[in-house]
Amino acid sequence: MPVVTIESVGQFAGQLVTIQGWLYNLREAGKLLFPIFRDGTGTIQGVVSAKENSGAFNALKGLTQESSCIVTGKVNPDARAPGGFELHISEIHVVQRVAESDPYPIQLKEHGPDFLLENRHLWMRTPRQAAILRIRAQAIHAARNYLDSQGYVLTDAPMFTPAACEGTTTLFEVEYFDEGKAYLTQSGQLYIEATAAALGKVYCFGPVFRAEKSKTRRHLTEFWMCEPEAAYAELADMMLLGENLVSHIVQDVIAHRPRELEAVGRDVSKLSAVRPPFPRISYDEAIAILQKSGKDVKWGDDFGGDEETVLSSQYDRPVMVHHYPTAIKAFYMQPDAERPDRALCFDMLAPEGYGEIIGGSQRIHDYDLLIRRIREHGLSEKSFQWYLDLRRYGSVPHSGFGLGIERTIAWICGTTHIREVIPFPRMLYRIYP
Ligand code: NSS
Repeated sequence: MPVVTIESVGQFAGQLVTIQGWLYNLREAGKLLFPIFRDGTGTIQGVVSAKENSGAFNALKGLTQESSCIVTGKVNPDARAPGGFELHISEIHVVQRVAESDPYPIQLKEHGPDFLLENRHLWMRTPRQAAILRIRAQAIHAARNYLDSQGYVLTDAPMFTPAACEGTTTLFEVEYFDEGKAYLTQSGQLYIEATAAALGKVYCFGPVFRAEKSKTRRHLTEFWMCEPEAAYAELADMMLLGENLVSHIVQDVIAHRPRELEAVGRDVSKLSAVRPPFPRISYDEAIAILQKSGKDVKWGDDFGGDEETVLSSQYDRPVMVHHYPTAIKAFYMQPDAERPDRALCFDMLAPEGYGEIIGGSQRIHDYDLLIRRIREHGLSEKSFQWYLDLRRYGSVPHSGFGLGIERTIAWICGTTHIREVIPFPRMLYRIYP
């Protein structure tokens, strides 16, 4: 008997197949049992009758939710069945029976978010959660593929670092042997500036860490970032790359994960509009839009979630806001030559209130200006010697950005909180499981 996945049973209509999975639900109707099995690729309803197959009937009767089992049966097309097929069961082998006295904790009813997060290791079995994780995998695959196809070389950055990249307030400290304090990286950027000078176009893709004290639906303390960086690239080049990368990811997920998008209840028509070009507005224009909409903001203020939502709700695709004030941005950003109070930087804001998914900029390539900035920001010059070397030996204008993976996937899936789109979320008040 071929062992098949539930996702592929359609190719075996009329044939006997074996499925390796778990019992998701069981409906008993007298002498008929209607189990639903899941195997991680989908769910399928089965049917077994006491009269036709008493062995399988007795094995299945009273079987507890999430008991693991191997089931053999004939794949019958059935228009009424979800998925279009029903499994006419001939044989069932129970691999592990969940004890009646200790039932599976997650029942097929609504549970509170705290309970589900406490049971994340089990919660991920529910079809919606499994669909989100498949969409995540597809989006990551698409991001890598796109950058590879554009000649970007994967050069991963270290997780232990001696210095901050994105401000000193969100650093996680660790004791590093005799070297003293080290920090978990907030971004691989500084390191891929070095690999960009070595290889031209590069990216890193990995987890980053921020001791964010914020308890919002957009913040994790450990999240994944995809960071391209290119030598001789300017701000406009990175805005172009950003819109092409994000469009590619969204369209690739639509093309390859339609069933999963349906399982999470996503309105795909909204995502279909996500194609280049994306609107671009300057920070100055953004301030004017916000003031017109009644927000109490003035030039020089940073934007919070509320402001981002007002700005992004004007468009059906992500919007790129560029030239923020230098004073509210990171130490490494190149000031605009004509107006040094503005930085050559951009943020990409996702539609539907999902907030900032990309932060990027052109980097300071002048040695004197960079060392001045490092001092102004009170950063350790010693830890940045290697970074300054990049401005001593063949410095060139260069630019890059960071795409927040979880925020991007939360938007693609339409989840209210980003904690649902990473297998094991790490947040201010959660490190278990
Ligand atoms: O701080 S960023 O805006 N930019 C950087 O870290 C640059 N060093 C990247 C670069 O130029 N190579 O973060 C980038 C993105 C941001 O737009 C969000 O989408 C995401 O990272 N981000 C987060 N996601 C989840 N949780 C938290 N706490 C978080 N912080 C940023």
